[in-house]
Amino acid sequence: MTRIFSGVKPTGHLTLGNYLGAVRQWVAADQEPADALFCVVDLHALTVEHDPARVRRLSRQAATLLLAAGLDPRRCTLFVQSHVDEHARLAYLLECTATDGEVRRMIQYREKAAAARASGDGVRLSLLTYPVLMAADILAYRTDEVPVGEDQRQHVELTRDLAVRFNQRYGHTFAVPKATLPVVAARVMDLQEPTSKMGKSGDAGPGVVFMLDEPGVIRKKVMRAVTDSGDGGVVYDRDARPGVANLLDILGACTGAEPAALADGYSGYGALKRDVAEAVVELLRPVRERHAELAADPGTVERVLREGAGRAREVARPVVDAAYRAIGLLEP
Ligand code: AQP
Repeated sequence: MTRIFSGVKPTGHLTLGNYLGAVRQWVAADQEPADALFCVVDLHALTVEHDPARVRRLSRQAATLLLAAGLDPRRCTLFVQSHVDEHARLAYLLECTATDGEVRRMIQYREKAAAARASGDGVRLSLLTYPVLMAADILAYRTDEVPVGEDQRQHVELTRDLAVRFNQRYGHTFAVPKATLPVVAARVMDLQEPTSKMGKSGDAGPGVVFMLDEPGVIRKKVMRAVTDSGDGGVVYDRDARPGVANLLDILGACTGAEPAALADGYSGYGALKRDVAEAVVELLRPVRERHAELAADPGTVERVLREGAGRAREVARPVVDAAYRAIGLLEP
């Protein structure tokens, strides 16, 4: 059976980008006969300046939202990364497998390190090693597929390299995973800066739609989205018209239609924005409503996470123990 693993960082409120790029794929995978594990990767939230109380709050909220979005704990395993020690245990072995050069090449490291330096914060060592911990998250479960958005493709490539290298040097231990990306909206862009990814960790700008935004807020953000100058009408061109292409991608992801074909149906930006706003409102409405129900019953979410961590440990423990033996460490 295909083993699937993916995770989300509690660094901010989950966005429309997280939903279309990742969470929706997870819910779809959960309907298939696969063995799927999904994780709130809280250790990764400590790689940048953070407030402990906020990380705790956002971790609970992320888990609640994943259930609200449709993950069924009877079919998949949902847990919090720090509840399963095997991730950190394996990360060290993979730090002994990775090279300094290959982790310094990671685009996210370069961008986030530059942002930390610019704001006067030090760059945490964990920001550099975070992709190695992410590799451990994935490899500890002998994962076959990792459903992620485009921005995580490079980290999954690194994970593959580490798995292959470890297997070649120390004997076959890990499955070599592959990233699976959604066909449309693998990279949802910021509505105000359509050449930047819609991200959850920066300032909560008007270009970011959050999964829990009220309908009125979503409408306002979409109607104020930056479109492109030029009088060529509504055309799908990611390079020349990134703002319009982003709106068409979002509409395509919401409706199942092909973004470039959707462009033919519009002569002006106003009608396109109205349709995008309504499509996003309707897409997120049931998730927001279900979230409100689940948030009123925190005991249920805690139970799901406790049971999930127990099951995750059972899967990861023998894999990580095998890696410890393979690399040359004595059995206790
Ligand atoms: N804009 C996006 N479009 C498509 N997919 C996206 N993902 C994130 N943003 C988009 C996918 O969502 C999953 C979970 O993301 P994450 O928590 O690992 O990271 P993040 O949302 O990118 O958050 P950061 O790094 O804390 O902050 P920002 O967003 O500010 O850079 C992943 O599968 C990701 O691909």
